[in-house]
Amino acid sequence: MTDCIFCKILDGGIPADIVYEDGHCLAFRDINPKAPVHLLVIPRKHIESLDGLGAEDKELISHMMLTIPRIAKQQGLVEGYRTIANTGKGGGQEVFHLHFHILGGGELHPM
Ligand code: IU
Repeated sequence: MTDCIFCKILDGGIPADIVYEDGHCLAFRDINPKAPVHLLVIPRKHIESLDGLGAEDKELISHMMLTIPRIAKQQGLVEGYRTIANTGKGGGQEVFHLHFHILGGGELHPM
């Protein structure tokens, strides 16, 4: 039994507001949104963070990068959006299952 909360969302053990899914990844609304639209895109495969990616994940990560813009457009983020992947404790990562934040739907401050 996994302790990973995002694996539990993938298994259906914990409910989430899912907006997109396919064979490789799932996107759902962040429970504590930091923007009018705040989604998380996660791989079905449990990988802790960007640091956990291996050469065997090339296809998966490339699929996720190509899918993020499609999800953003589906969610109406036609003016643009921000994509963030926090990596490790020093990077502000709190959930150790790789995820990309998609934030948009309002004015975001330049970084
Ligand atoms: P971080 O990149 O690991 O810091 O972000 C984790 C995000 O997961 C954070 O924005 C939380 O609000 C979000 N989240 C969630 O959507 N549902 C949950 O059950 C849990 C965290 I725990």
